[in-house]
Amino acid sequence: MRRNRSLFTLMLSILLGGIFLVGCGGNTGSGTSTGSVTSCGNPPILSKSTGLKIGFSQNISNSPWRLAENKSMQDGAKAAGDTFVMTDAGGQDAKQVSDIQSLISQQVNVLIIAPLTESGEVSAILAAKKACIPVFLVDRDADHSLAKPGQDYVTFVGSDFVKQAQLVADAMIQATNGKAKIIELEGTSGATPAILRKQGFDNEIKKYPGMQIVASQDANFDRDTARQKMQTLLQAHPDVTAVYAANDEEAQGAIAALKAAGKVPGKDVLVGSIDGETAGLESIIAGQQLVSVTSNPRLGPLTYQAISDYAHGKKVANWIVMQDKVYTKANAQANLVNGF
Ligand code: GYE
Repeated sequence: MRRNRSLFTLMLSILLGGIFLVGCGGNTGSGTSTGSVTSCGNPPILSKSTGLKIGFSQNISNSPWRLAENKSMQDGAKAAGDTFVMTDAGGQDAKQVSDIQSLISQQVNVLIIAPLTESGEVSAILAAKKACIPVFLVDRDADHSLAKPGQDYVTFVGSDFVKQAQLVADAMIQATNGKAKIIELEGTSGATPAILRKQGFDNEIKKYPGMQIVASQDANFDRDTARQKMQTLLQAHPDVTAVYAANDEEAQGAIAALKAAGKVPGKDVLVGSIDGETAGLESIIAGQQLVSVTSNPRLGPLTYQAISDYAHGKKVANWIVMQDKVYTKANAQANLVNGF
């Protein structure tokens, strides 16, 4: 009996030790792992570096920004000699989760995911990890309390959204001498750029008592939604002097609504936004938009470099930062070639 008990203890400790070793394998991050522990690495390793089958899950393809991103991802796969499979979730979290599940069943070697929201795709990101597929998040991140870079997924490749919005706020503060009544059009609720841009803009504006945000609404990063919301908001706030839109598509919608209400954008009301779209650059050149801070959608080169580094066992940072620029009347014409 005693011998049996010690044998049992021994077997238990071997088993627990084994689990512990698997849990520590490849774990370079800090804190506890939020996903399941896999035997293929934490995050899963990529044992192949060439001839990869890449799966790209896009959240929606409804704007020049998204089309430029899709092209960049596809071009990157082509340049690397990889196979490329893409899905488009049409702006629905549930569809994106099933898209990712389908890419997992197609046994892609790598998953590139542009998640719609910070929490909506987390279950699928963790399912990919469980299936031993390394995930690279691009353009939008996941909520780090639910999934962690360097553990549950390899990295986030994207812009500094807080900084982008701070730069728009700074241009607006300067152009209005610190005095404005602002309508804020936010991006898709729950999406990283919507959350962080609002944070960046609002915190900067708060430093100037003459700068007042009179209304904030979600316009879903969408031109026509922004036009309609702006039309209604203008009735409640006819004395508005500035609009901050979370992307250039929303700014285009706001400009259309301002014109329809008999206001002159760029004179009666200053408009500032983010992306660096061709339409935004043209509005700046025409004097209807004050500023557009870029959010470069051409994330392919950084992403495929990260995939290659990871496949070769090099350390990949938890956040690969895309550097952005500020477009104003001073440089919009010269940068028209960089539009999309
Ligand atoms: O600014 C916007 C798009 O996630 C960074 O999403 C991206 C943003 C981009 O719809 O135009």
